[in-house]
Amino acid sequence: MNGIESGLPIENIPENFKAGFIAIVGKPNVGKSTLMNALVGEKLSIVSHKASTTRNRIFGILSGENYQLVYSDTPGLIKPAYELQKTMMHFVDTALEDADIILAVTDCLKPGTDPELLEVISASALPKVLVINKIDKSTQEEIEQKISDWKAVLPDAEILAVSAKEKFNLDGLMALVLEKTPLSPPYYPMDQITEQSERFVAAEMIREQVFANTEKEVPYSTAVLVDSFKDTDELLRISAILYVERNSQKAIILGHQGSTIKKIATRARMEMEKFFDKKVFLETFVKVEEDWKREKRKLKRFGYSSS
Ligand SMILES: Nc1nc2c(ncn2[C@@H]2O[C@H](COP(=O)(O)OP(=O)(O)O)[C@@H](O)[C@H]2O)c(=O)[nH]1
Ligand SMILES: [Mg+2]
Repeated sequence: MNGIESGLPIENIPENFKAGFIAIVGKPNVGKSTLMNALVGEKLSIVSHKASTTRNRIFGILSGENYQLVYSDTPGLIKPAYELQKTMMHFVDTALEDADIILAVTDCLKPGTDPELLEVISASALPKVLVINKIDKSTQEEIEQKISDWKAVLPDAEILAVSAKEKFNLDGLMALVLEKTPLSPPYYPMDQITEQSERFVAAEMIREQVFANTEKEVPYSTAVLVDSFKDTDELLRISAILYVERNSQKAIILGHQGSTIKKIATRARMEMEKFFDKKVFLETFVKVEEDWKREKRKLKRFGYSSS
């Protein structure tokens, strides 16, 4: 790719311009999505206290005068139990294949190192930064212990303790990433912040509210498809279908007299209005699509195909 394709006239790209892909990987719930949003300064990836919320590879692009950092947020590392989870792990692999730098994220809530994470990153020769997140929740001793545990198993990695939520030490992290980013012209137009379509972003905002407002297997059985996205002068008209796997789940998402879906839609609409900076009219429908997360063909329809 050259500067013209990236939207910058080639003569305007400084010689010292740096650009690179940074894969954010780690176990579920360590704060990968929160970290990417904080690094990019935009809420691009949805966050939940429940594990395994992120299902795709989500791009977050941060451009400055002489750099462009393209972060990939990825699903948490798990042993896949069904087809959707296999695709999720495939997204992790492709993010790692494209990467210039690995940001391996862990937290300090439990002692020791994460064997799953270690296995994935030690196979790679790329520069690595091991990020110990959620230090707002731990003592100095716990943090020091964590650092020395990881030093012992990953002697080549830079190790940094941060809090994505409290935005603590993110400048330090950014400086470290930038130091390791190769010289390259930008890959994307300088004003682009993600690769996801507006439809995808809107669907994810609904899915985030499903995670926030329903329990147990329901959020894991829900896929959201935005089937219409119309930008008029005054407002965005968005229509979305929430697919669940069972009739019983449909009843849960709807809630008593439609109260749950109403809450989901209202909060999602508010998030959309913030993100798109425009008034949003949101229409939602709930449908049953049996066993969608176990069938390749259905996964493809819902945007979970990795090939
Ligand atoms: N206390 C604390 N909580 C955090 C921090 N970063 C993320 N979290 C919380 O951890 C949970 C999982 O975050 P998320 O970004 O979805 O994790 P992911 O599954 O790794 O993408 C959410 O409830 C976040 O609010 C942090 O630095 N400190
Ligand atoms: Mg996530």
